Amino acid sequence: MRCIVNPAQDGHSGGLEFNEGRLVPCHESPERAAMVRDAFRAANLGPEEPARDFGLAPILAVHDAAYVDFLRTAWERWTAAGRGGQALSFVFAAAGMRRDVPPDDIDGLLGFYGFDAGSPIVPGTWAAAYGAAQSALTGAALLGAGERAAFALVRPPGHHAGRAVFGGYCFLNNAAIAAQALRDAGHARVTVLDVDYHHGNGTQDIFWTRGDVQVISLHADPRQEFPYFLGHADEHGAGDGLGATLNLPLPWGTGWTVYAGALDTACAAVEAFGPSAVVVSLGVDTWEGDPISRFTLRHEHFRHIGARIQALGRPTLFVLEGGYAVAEIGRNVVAVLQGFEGAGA
Ligand code: SP5
Ligand code: ZN
Repeated sequence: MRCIVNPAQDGHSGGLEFNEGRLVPCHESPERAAMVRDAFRAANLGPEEPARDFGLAPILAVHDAAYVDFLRTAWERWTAAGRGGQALSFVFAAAGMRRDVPPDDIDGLLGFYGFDAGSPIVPGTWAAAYGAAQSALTGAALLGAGERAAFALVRPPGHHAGRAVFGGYCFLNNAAIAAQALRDAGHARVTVLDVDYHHGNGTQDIFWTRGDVQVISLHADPRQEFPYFLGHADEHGAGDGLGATLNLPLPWGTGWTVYAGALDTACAAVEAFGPSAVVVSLGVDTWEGDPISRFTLRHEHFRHIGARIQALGRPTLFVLEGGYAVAEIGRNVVAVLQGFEGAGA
């Protein structure tokens, strides 16, 4: 399968996130993508392909226009206020406060559109997020051209980014943008299957009332884990989307046996929905050694995940999400892709 790459993504770098009481270098770094690219090359999985540029329209098909405008101009507005370093919020619009009047001030805007203090905006953030979305769109176009599968090697990741909200290292929801593009290319039903350790709150937000895009997420229980405020088992969607959202929260310490059962449940739901394309939000932060996560999947289990997804028998776009054990991310991601391709031992 082809691996879609975009060098603009490396420009989102050097930021600090608020973690356990102090600012530390972001876990989500350019080195992650380099490790995945190297492992993809070493495994001879297929050619690399540069991202094409589909413009802003497919981004605006899932994100709010004022939000996109904020992201595009946030760094300029930050520097216009005399700041350097990185833009990170110190205030958030929590329960009981107004959500209907966006502030004019950049500090207020960061808290209006952001939901955590872990997703700094730096000079290259917009170009990187835009580039990642274009990579995902290129992957969707490859499926349209008849490819059975494609891999969008993107960062920053996307599944925590909602219609008008950033956080969890995510700014534009690459998987959701690709899923919408597949819908617009004629796929009547599309599933987003999210196997990242964290709940894909942004993807759920974007498609919550949609019956044509199914959103399934296997993740650490939000009672215990980030993003904390969405991803419970009783969230099923609303309106036309009622029944098209499926959350499978799992406790800290979850290993392969329990995970495989949940993946079977997820795959049965995919079959019942009957999509003509699947977008996989592919995080490997479920790995036992991940520095910010608490599942216990082993390397060999990633191959099983890929094989199970392959058995769905649908055109499949893999979009990279999380995975923060930098030395291991490449081999774990590639194991999923190899399991899908049925390659190797
Ligand atoms: C795409 C993705 O995987 N985003 C994840 C964002 C998680 N950000 C919160 C990280 C919190 C780290 N705290 C770790 C405490 C465990 N010692
Ligand atoms: Zn994650």
